[in-house]
Amino acid sequence: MTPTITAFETSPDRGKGFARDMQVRWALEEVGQPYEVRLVSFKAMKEPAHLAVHPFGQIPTYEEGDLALFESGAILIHIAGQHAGLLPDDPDATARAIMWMFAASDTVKASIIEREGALLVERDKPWQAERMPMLDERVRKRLGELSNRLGDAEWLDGDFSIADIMMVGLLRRPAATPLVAEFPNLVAYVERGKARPAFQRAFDAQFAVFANATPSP
Ligand code: GTB
Repeated sequence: MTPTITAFETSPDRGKGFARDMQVRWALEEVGQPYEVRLVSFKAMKEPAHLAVHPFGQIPTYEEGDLALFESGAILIHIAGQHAGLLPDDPDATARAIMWMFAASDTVKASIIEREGALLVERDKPWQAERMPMLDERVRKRLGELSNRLGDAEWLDGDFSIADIMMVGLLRRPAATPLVAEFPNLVAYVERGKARPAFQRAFDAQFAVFANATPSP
């Protein structure tokens, strides 16, 4: 059955692939699973039809027959369970890949989201300039720890997995990139992810939404 995912009808990033449908598209492209996309406006996201699938009124969602999922990480785990190539066969290695998914969506992400919030929401506040060095340092600390662990490895833990989809997606965020740039192995890691043909296909598909957009009134 062809799954249907949701994505922004008009993404604020103008097609740069920072919204989370990008991770879902990337995973589906990795395994060659065709999918349909239902585009939702910011208004429609908060209406009952979408809230029935996503209680927090966000994208992405994933629907396949009677199954309706939200949370990009959970969607990736579901896709990996259906197709070979996104999680290792060995149960211990799978547990480690899922551990890295939590690292990407929790431990590493927290400081990046805080920096992002300060950049976007506190732009006009008098305290922003004073706060930024502290927030930069928190991100730098986490990225330094990640960089130390990654070392010269190609991927986070053995073969490429959905953990890398989550981590590369996080490190691509504009609030992370100036600090990621301080760690050459993290820069190379992100570039390796972006060089995968499946990433390119996913990127092109979401960019086409922006390029062809005719927003709802
Ligand atoms: N934990 C959830 C997941 O992983 O699925 C997070 C989902 C989420 O944050 N969804 C965002 C959303 O729907 C889009 S991805 N926001 C609308 C709302 O809450 O009303 C976050 C995002 C949005 C936009 C950009 N951008 O334009 O640069 C980047 C990232």
